[in-house]
Amino acid sequence: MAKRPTFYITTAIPYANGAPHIGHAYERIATDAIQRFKRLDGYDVLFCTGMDEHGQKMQQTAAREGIIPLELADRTAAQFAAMGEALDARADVIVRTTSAAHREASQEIWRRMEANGDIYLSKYPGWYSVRDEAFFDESELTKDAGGKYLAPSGAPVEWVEEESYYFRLSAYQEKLLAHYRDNPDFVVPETYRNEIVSFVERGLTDLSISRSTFDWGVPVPGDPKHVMYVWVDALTNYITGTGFPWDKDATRKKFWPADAHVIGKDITRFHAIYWPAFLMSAGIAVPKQIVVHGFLFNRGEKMSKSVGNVISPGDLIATYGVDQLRYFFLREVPFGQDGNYSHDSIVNRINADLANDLGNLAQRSLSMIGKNFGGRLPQPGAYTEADEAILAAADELAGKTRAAMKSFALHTVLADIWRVVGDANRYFAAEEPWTKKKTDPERMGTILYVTAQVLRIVALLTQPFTPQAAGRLLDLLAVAPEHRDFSFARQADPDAPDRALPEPSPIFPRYVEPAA
Ligand code: ME8
Repeated sequence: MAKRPTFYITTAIPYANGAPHIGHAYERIATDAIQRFKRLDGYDVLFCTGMDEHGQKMQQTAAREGIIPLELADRTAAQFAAMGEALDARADVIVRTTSAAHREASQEIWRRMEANGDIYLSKYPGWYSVRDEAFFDESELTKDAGGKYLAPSGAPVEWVEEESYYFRLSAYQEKLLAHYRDNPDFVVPETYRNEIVSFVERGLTDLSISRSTFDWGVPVPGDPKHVMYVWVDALTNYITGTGFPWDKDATRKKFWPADAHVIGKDITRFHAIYWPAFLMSAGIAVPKQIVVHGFLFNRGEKMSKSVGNVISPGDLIATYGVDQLRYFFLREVPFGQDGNYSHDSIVNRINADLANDLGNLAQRSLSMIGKNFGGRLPQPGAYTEADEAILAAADELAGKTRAAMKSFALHTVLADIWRVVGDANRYFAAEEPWTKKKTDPERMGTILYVTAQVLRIVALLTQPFTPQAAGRLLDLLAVAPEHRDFSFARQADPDAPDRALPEPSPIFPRYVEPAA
């Protein structure tokens, strides 16, 4: 067998100072759908996530709660692990930045940047926002009503004056611009790329990369009075996930450079400027793509841990179901743009797309096979033009979805699949198989066979998005487990033509409002 191409994908690593919110769930769902898609499409996939457990914000939150930072980190890590399970979005690797392996990776990248002459000690005062864990130039700040300076995110900033190690970011301006030029898809969607390019074109100043007024971080090699700036340590998680420094264990080295870092729009600067500059300095390959998603708003309102208006993903799963939630976010929000959610919009998607369009078609056609063909898939007779048209539409889906997936247009993938589901419903209604029971049973069999084939292809291709329901539909169609990857998402059915199908049961129930 030919060697499978590798695909390494990561999420951002959430700050461990608060419980998971819907933005985290969204990022995990989207990344999971992409990694499942690639796996089913024949790639050797590594899916990595982690926890960002260092920094001043962690230390402050833990102090407020009267616990040590590691206790807070342990608690939050458990909550995020549970979220991953509940969302059916388990990662292969979870990098906690307080782990020994990660400390080693962070110190090694630091040493390499230092050996390259890019780190120096200096004293330079600046404005720091603990909430963003970032320094800002005075020109970027605004003032609140009381005349206090605020970061662009609205977070308060404080004047920090301490000795710090600096990274020679200014030396990377040209190299970064050349990289963006040579790799036009390095940051997608393009709007975020353009923002990054113009930011870098305006010039880069050196970056403070250590702190000495608190100690919750990775010690700087050779100068443990300092801990690394939390973003140096956090970004390094992406190579820790592959076993960097690779000298002891090179089994996952093949996954670097990463194919896709999936992140939210508020942290593009760290990923598209600092991270490639650190890697260039350390002599490590740069990731292939930074894939930026938008923000989710609960009816237009921004949620954040620091603001405290957070909705729990667990509640949404309990109310709507995990596949339903996954489908809603990926179908409703054009990937890369901001999106809104509300009870009504979620219910509408569940009932219209899942219960009506796909669920009903499956239930009706499979029940007819059960009742009229003794539960065996009927053998098709000669095809009509209508049969051929709907089969051709299903046959083309794998290619279409692959093309849309190239630009991570998850919503387009789902729209393409559901267009065929809509066509199949129209086909089924127009062909009226139920009227042919007595007059033309062979024709009835053909219509049901064709419908089952369309459902099979749809079920195969929806596995990345609604894994449980798609799996159940494939079970109902008696598709063998070894025939469920995308190479089988075409007209030729690899399973026995007259196979017995199990008793059908609904895959997507309607959402019914609970009685008041
Ligand atoms: O930024 N909608 O952690 P974080 C969609 N530790 N996505 C959202 C969101 C929302 N309302 N709110 C946040 C951090 N996100 C750093 C990352 S990576 C080396 C370090 C996204 O917990 C956010 O954009 O604040 C980010 O991608 C992820 O959730 C974690 O955010």
